[in-house]
Amino acid sequence: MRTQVGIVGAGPAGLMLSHLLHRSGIQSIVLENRSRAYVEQRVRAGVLEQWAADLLVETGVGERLQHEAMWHDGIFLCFEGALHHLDFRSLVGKGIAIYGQQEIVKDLIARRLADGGEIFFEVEDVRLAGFESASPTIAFRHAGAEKEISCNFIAGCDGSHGICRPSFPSGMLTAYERDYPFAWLGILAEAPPPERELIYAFHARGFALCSMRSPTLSRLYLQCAPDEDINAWPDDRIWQELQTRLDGTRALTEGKIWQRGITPMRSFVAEPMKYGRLFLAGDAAHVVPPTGAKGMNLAFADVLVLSRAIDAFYASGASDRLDAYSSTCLRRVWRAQRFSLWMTQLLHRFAFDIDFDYRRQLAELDYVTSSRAAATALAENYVGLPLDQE
Ligand code: FAS
Ligand code: PHB
Repeated sequence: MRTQVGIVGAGPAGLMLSHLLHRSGIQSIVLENRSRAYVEQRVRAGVLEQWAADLLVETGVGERLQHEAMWHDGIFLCFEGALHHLDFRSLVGKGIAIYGQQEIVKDLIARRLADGGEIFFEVEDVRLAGFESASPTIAFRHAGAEKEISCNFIAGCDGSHGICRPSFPSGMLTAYERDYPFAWLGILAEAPPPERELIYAFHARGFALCSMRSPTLSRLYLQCAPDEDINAWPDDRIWQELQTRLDGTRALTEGKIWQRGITPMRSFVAEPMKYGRLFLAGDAAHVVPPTGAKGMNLAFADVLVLSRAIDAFYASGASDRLDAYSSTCLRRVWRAQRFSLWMTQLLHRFAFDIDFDYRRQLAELDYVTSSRAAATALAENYVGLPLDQE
């Protein structure tokens, strides 16, 4: 098979890239090793930066988002028995959209297929070759048959456990990473959220987050040990602990728990994000702790830069944007890494016996919720820093 861009991974990065390229008249084929049903039900991100929500609407895949998303003007910070609202709209003139990642994946898949796009699900044994040259290939097995795509570019959008990043020749990639002494226990529950906007809670027993997917569907997270056994958390223990960490500020309504899981916390950046004609985007190149709600938004930012660079190449043969792809994306990536780490340090207990840190974190929360300058800094990062002007 022949195409212009071979894309590995049908997550937000790969699907959005294929969609943006199509709008520029550029062909692509997407390879995904899970089934369509699996990727469309996988519960992940929930927060869209303003520009990312606008991009989905402007490029014609935002119809359902416009009707079903919840548009928020800010967040609540909860500590020492009180809720503090940060009004992003009045601080920086922007808000966020709450719309499940799997809904975006569903919308993008439906649109790609409606536009005649090619997506191969349940592929196996994907192998890259020739990306040092101008005609790379991707070999894979599908429905038991060996297949091969020849293309001009390969986009590695296969997430943090994919095969594209490890395909870089050894020594050609530097990894920067940081682990955390905790994880998140997350649930999706049929229960009304305790507040109209997200609550980020800092408590002596650890972090908690009350997010949502709709007025009747809550997405709730608890800081837990990195090796926590989910079976040690029966429903009532989860609800009790969430209620405790809300510290009497709001009463939680319990409901049926549809999904639960433990999310490891990691900060990771691979540099460079490009080698020859192989370009990494999204979690394939970088992972942020979800405290800053940046992961999916960074994936969209990467493929916006990549689609424009590939478009410029086909339009004029110029490769300056392709050559600048990695440095352009990494500036935003490292800013998001900084903010995500800062939010994580602000709101989690790294050790339960160092009371100095506990007092310092309370002082920082007090500062953020009483200083317009500090609140504005949080707000402008949370809603999404301006995209680099191309
Ligand atoms: P993805 O991992 O989403 O997609 C990669 C795709 O490649 C997958 O479908 C995978 O099956 C496929 N693949 C892997 N290996 C392959 C192979 N060898 N061949 C073919 N296909 C292959 N981010 C936010 O912005 N906001 C949030 O609120 C937020 N909350 C999160 C909550 C949780 C619990 C988690 C885990 C993450 C959260 N994130 C959040 C981050 C998350 O959304 C990721 O950043 C996002 O999925 C990245 O998208 P992709 O780069 O497309 O990678
Ligand atoms: C979510 O809704 O899943 C969510 C929201 C905010 C975060 C992380 C996850 O920081």
